[in-house]
Amino acid sequence: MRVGHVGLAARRMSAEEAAELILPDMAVGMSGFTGAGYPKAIPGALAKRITQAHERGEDFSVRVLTGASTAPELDGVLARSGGIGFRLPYQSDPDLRARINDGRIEYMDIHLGHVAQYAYYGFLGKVDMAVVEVTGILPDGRLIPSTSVGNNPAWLDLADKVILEVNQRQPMSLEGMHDIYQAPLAPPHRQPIPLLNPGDRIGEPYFYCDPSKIVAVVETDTPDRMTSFTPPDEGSKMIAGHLVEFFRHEIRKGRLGEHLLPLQSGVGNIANAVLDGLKDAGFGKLTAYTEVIQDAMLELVGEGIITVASATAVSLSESAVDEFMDRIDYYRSRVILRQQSISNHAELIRRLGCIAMNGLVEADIYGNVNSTHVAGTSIINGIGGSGDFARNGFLSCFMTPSTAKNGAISCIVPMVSHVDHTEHDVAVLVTEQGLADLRGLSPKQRANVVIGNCAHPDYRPMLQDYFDRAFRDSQGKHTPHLLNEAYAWHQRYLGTGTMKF
Ligand code: 0RQ
Repeated sequence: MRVGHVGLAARRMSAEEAAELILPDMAVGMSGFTGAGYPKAIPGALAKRITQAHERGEDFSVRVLTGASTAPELDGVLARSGGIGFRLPYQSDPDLRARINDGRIEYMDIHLGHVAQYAYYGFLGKVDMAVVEVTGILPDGRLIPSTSVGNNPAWLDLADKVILEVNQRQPMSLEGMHDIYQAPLAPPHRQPIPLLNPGDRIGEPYFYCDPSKIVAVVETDTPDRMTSFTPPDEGSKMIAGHLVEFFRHEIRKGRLGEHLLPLQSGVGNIANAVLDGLKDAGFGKLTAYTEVIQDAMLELVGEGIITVASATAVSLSESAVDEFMDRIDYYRSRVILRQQSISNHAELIRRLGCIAMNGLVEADIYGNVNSTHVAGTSIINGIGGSGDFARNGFLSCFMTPSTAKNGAISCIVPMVSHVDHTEHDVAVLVTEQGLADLRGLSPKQRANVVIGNCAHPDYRPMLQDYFDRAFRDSQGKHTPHLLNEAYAWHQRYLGTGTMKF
């Protein structure tokens, strides 16, 4: 019996009935983080309602606030219906991305660790409705979270009304894996967060929500999106190799211990491949304090190489889901899922000294990083949690293949076309060509190692030529640039059509 609370059992209804409770212009806080734990039925029913309203000539759109990216059943279906007026804080859906980039949807790309406090401070306006997937409802009304926690505690707390989706497909054995900490007070009353190790539990494994706010309970039985990863190719194996070698070097220098420091790993194929590379690197007793557990991290936990992993979501491929479910008791004692305001909290990332490893779109010769935009104007996904970790981690590493689109584009450029992480937040840049350790270097020294170690040989002479002429001709010699030429770099590719997104 997934809905144990008698009063809430009486509020069970169909997704279509529940969607009737969502009205035009409402701000709806939804669950979901990197394709895990998002509502499966209500967004689709809402999209139908929105389409019918549009057919009658009525305006109908909502503000959609989530934890991070979701899935076609949420972002895809709602974007196609034309029903998303505003969206935050992260997405990776092709239909949603297309509508953001053609100007039809307003999108606020925001640090994942900031969302809940922005909402509590009132910066995001009122939250009218929460739509949250849970695994079950206990007789006393406590809610067992699902495969992601994200911003759910904030949405449940702040929303006027709440709709719960109880997903039978999520195993009841998830109970006990979560650690939900009471929201930190707002300044000036904020206290230190009592978390000293990645494995510390500082809260309760349940959400609390005033049952009188819960207006509907919808039962579903649909699995999470289940991302598939491309197997690590030669390039990503080389990136992993350079990073592993760098970690060994740091151990020899006494700057890292043999168990490193808590690892954070970003989303995507490269991040997954790098963790895969840690499997055979001979490290042990590692820990992770990160936001999302992808396949390779689960494998590291499964093999005991990572002893404890703290995150806000488990986002796995189909085969990894089977492994996770088969050995869920093993994983429950080693995986902790927290709300993203804690998994991505600056204070905790700084205290624990995380090693941040994130992907990028392009980096410039001075170490500024663009994680989000193609050719400066079209967004791919969003900054996600990369900024939370890059600014506050012990080490901030960014990695990328040196070229994209089969070599047509250099991922090392004179000047990034959009800045997500400034030169001040980037310690290490890695491509398959090599690693640039930027710590303690001036801009010109950084340019030297970025061009020499990270750029693809096909582009190295062009970048070196740019730097040499910039040093000769630019007025300021601290960060030399030929601004017209730096901007023009991206124009070459726009002409070829390879830079579209
Ligand atoms: O597109 O598949 O159409 O060719 O970008 O690139 O190389 O497959 O790399 O999957 O690791 O993603 C930055 C997007 C990298 C990701 C990004 C094109 C490339 C390809 C993907 P195609 P790859 P990955 C915490 C951390 C921001 C959020 C973050 C990301 C596609 O890492 O979203 O870090 N990061 N969160 O061809 C044009 C270039 C390009 C380019 C790559 N220079 N120009 N296209 N591409 N470089 C987790 C969370 O926050 C939830």
